[in-house]
Amino acid sequence: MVNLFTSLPVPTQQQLRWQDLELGMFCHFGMNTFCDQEWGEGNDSPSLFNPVELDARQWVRTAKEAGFRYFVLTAKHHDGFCLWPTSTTDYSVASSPWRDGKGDIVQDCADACREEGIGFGLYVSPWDRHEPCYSDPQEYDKFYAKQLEELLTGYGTLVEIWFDGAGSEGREYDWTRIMNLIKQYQPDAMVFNMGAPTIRWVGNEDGLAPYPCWNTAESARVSMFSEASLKWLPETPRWVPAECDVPIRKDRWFWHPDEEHLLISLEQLMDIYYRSVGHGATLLLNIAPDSRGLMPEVDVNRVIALGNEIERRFGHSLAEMTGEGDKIELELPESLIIDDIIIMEDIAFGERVHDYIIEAQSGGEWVEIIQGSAIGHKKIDQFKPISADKVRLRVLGAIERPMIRRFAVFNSK
Ligand code: FUL
Repeated sequence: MVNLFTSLPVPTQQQLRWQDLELGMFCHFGMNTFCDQEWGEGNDSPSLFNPVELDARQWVRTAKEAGFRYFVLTAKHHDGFCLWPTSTTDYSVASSPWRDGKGDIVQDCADACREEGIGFGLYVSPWDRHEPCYSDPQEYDKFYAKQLEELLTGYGTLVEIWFDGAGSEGREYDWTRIMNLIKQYQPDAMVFNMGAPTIRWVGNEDGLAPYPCWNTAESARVSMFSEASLKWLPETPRWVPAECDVPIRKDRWFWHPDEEHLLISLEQLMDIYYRSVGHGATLLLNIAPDSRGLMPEVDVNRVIALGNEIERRFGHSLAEMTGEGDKIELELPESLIIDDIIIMEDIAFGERVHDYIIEAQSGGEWVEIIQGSAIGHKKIDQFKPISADKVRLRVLGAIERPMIRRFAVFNSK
């Protein structure tokens, strides 16, 4: 969408809402969970799939308790095994012993997300290593469109559809048809990275956005396995914010036995938070349920600790304001020690600021504490604690009048 007054790219209402979600939980679960592998070849027997204690409410409650606002499930990973009883193939939960073949994990998650009041999204791998017609692009396009149609129509409102480029390097799918299905059935859903995406991959699986991470883009990388960038459809909006995906166990998207030592520390998770959400992007953190069908307690505790730490640091500001223009001055209630600042632009008006500094008044003197370029949806700056009675944002370069939605100071200690 283009703002008629400034011709600056601006987000759609749907993108605006999505950018406010900030924290999403990714959930990789499937045949791989039972085979101690990350990339099944599509020939593991459905008889292996039996998560006898599966409880999607435990998954989604974990997300909710940790302060996450959406949840994305792998409905189908590269091995082609479907977590819903699809009519397109018998390689699905319907052929497994789990709940005598009558279960539907997509449904369970959709229900749990609705109950907990968080957004629900689906990852549906275009690359399919099981489906025999994959080698016939036209036939597979029909097959994949049918799978998407089932998912887009059967499970209520979706917040996001995640198209993974892995394995599809160099392959063309019928993106016009796929985008039309999304427009028809889930017009509010974000589209991740392929077709005519409304959100893009940040380009790594470490959960880290570069700085600056502008919201505009013309392309993004296809996958971890190629430096090549994707061909997007011409109607792709120029405003395409980044999403940072990362697993909570180092480099492991699926659960494997005896890998608790790979769990990343709270300190590392906070670093990821500062460098994803704090760089204006969204964080999609993966927690993998185990072969019982439950998220392991250690992972649950770690992600809840992350949520608590975010709340402890940023739940209550010492002072905050909104403002417009090149200089925004915030008076603290008294002289206080500060060490973190959040700035948010009102991105409904576009990303206007490209050069700024922050100064603190300490003992009558203004001292520069931060220099930055992009602000966008959110910028979190952490710095050496300083005693201040006033803090000001000075915008040194902007395309249009700066519109600041929030300028807030914190003491995180
Ligand atoms: C990658 C995949 O190959 C991984 O298995 C995982 O799904 C990750 C989110 O994306 O491209």
